Amino acid sequence: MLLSRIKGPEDLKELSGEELELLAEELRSEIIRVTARTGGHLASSLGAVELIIALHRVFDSPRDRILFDVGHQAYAHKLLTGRQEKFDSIRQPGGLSGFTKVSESPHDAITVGHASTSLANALGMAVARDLQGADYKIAAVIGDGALTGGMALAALNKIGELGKDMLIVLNDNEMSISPNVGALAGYFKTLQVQRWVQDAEKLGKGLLERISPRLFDLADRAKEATKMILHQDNPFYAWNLRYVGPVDGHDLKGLVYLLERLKDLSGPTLLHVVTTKGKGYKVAEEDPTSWHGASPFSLEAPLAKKSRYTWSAAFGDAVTELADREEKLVVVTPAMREGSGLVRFSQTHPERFLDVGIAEDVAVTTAAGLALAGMKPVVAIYSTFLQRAVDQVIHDVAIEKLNVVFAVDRAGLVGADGPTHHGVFDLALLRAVPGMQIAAPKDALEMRAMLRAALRQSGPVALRWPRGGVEPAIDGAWPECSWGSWQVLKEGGEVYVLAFGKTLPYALAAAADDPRIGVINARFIKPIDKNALSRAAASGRILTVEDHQLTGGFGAAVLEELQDLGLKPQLRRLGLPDRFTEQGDVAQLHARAGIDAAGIRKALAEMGVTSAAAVRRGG
Ligand SMILES: Cc1ncc(C[n+]2csc(CCOP(=O)(O)OP(=O)(O)O)c2C)c(N)n1
Repeated sequence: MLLSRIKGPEDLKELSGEELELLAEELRSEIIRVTARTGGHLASSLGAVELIIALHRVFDSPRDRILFDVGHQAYAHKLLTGRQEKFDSIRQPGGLSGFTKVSESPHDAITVGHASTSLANALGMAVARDLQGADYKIAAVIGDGALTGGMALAALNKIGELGKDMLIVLNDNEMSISPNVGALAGYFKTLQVQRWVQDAEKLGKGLLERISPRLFDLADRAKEATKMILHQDNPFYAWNLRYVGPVDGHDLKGLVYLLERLKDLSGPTLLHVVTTKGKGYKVAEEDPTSWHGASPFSLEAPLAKKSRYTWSAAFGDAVTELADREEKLVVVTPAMREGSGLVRFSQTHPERFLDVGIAEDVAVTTAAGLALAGMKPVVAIYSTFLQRAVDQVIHDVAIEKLNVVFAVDRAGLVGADGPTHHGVFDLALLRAVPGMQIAAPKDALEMRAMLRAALRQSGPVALRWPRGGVEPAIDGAWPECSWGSWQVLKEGGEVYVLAFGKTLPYALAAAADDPRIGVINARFIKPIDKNALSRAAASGRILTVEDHQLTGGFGAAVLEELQDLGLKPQLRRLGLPDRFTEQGDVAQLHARAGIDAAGIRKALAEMGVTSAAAVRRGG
């Protein structure tokens, strides 16, 4: 194998053109083999193979800095930079990250997972390099999806003004996770048409007309695009960037040739490469959306994927049914139609479905605008990505108490994506916002009840649920929700465990058959149910359990409330400690943090509730 001889990017320098092509094939096989076992960002990584080889052939990493936006497409980069032996461990506990990570390798220029950060990072590095009188090169690879993010666009604005030397490679595959959105995406298509036509013109006009009347038809539109470029009306010129492209991002020879010429140019240059997401793996090319973030799959039968009913699907079903009856309901997503369970909604209510691109800030403030104009917006957003829009929640939604519902998915630890993606800050961030109401359903039925009730509330409401599977709710059921109230699921004589969402089953398991231990579904995190809390406090002991940081989380809220109420039960708080949690199996991570059933039993024992002998027996 050629690949096994590549110990670092320097080994690429001597390879012939044919060997580089062979290497691309070997990289693809390795990426497919390992992703089948571990799951991961398969389609994006397959699409970037030639680009990554070419960059490492021409640039001199780690001296030159190669930045990957999101970092999810960089599997070939990992394989070419000394991580082949560990590649099987990608996304596994203790293994390689699924994204680039500074602490993992000197070749990883930035730590990422969230989109649209590469250009501002590149800008900072370029300013530092020039201040320090250094002369290394900087190349940032950003997808057309990531370029929909305001951070990326705002960074371009400053990059153009400062005119620092750097290369930006726009990796355009017309896809975000679903088809990319936005006016710029439409413009990129026009540029691509121009490229096809130029290629086709080489074949001769008559031939073009014969083989593809559609392409010929597009030629007129392309002429307009060509004119724009000649007249420097290309938006990148307006940003003061040199624009080159579009070029074929799978033409390895062509890429190497171009990069060699572009790397020494002064000022910022944007190279627009066109790639195919999933390139080289038929199923992924045909359905890049499903293969964007693949679950482990069988190499023999890749389409035989197991599917299970998820919290996201439960939300999608509930919100679609609600929208059938509630004409003002509008759903806003920042580029997460599939992940948030909204495919059905987007098909049944296309006019009330808004994908704003990877722009969480825009999603939240658009919802504010919708609410101000009399609609009922639901922002479907992952906990981790809501972090991007906290100011919009405060400034645009909460100050005027707008009726916006935040459907917060992937709350809690998420598993293999690791610290950039764990949804463990939303309670702390949202709890501080005046007027914000926060709830967490225990199952799909309660989610339906809460969602319907939330739409009737005035002021902002956040409903949070975890990643993963859930039992489907009974078809068509819409139970009432007693808004703001906790539920005593089990009475207890000596202690009450207050849990919600994902940790509730752990609490019930820990308390099973023990009359001393009570369990409360503390489903409203803000405001807290004071009556239920007072009743629980009367037992003398309270244990809170949350799949969230302890700092500022639910336990902290209970502590504050008890103090305000002048109640002093013995209190223990279980949750995530004040450090970042690494990637891993969620159940194992919960066990390690002591928030599973065994951890709850142990804490109860320490509080003097369960006998130490029972703990030793694992009872
Ligand atoms: C801030 C943020 N929002 C959402 C996501 C989820 N996400 C991961 S990759 C991706 C699509 C990226 O598209 P693009 O940049 O074009 O790269 P491609 O996967 O197409 O190669 C999205 C929406 C994210 N990582 N970060």
